[in-house]
Amino acid sequence: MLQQTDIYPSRTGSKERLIPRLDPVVYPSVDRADGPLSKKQLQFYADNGYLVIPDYLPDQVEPLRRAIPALKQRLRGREELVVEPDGEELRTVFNPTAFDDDVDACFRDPRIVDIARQLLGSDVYRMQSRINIKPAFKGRAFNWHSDFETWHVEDGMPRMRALTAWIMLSENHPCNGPLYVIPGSHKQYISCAGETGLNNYKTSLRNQTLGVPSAETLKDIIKSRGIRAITGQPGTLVIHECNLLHASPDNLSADPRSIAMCVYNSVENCPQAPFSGLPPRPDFLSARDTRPVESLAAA
Ligand code: 6CS
Ligand code: FE
Repeated sequence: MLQQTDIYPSRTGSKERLIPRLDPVVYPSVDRADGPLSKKQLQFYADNGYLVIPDYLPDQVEPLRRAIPALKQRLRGREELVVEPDGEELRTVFNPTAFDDDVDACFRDPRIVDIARQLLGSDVYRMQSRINIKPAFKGRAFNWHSDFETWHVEDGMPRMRALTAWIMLSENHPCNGPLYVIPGSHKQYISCAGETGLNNYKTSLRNQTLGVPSAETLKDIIKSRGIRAITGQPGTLVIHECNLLHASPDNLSADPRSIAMCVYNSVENCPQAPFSGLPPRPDFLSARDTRPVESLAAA
């Protein structure tokens, strides 16, 4: 097969280095003015790589919360259920849009899909969905990473033209393991050291070690840009850009923190062969069905 040129190499066995971002953050689109986001929100997202919209989808919280026990039951024994690194508590349910009608409907809601289209400047498909459950006391951290780095190396996503939209299903407060972001970090790509092993996903979803920038690099970036914890009430929608550096600490509080997320990728950015040279990850992590998502009228 013809070797693709890799403008965002990572985990190629070389030393870690910074590479400038070559892709837009907000893609030009013909009808951007018709999208749900204001000029001010678009500018905030372009500058910071994320956007928080409080009280945006309060009606979706109950159906999504209700879906969790049924999904647990239905997917028992399957790879879609990922447990905490040091226990048997459920950490993530992958691909809930394929197994639950309410979750599916939520991520077809035009209030979300139209934002994804507006930012990515094209039709979009749903590449990955998941529910992250961070149980009280036992929910463990996620290391610093750029999602794009993993999707590029392990799934073959060519360019930075994807985003994650996620909804808070419980209060996200400073002490229950909220998402940490480094505002503006999406403007640079960190080409990471190391090399991807076969089936890396089997361990990385519980504890990511590859694609995690070094402490020295993080120190410099955090020194200049700072860290922001994303907090809010159930029903808050958060959008984060695929190359934004993010992490989250352990949940040592008595309150669980759960969120439902969906990754939207541009239909003009469909995955090719993974840049690692290894076979692609399973469909439940990177959907093969790249047909544009059809949005549903809000109930
Ligand atoms: O594997 C994924 O697709 C996502 N999950 C983790 C833990 N890291 C990379 C990316 O965000
Ligand atoms: Fe992530």
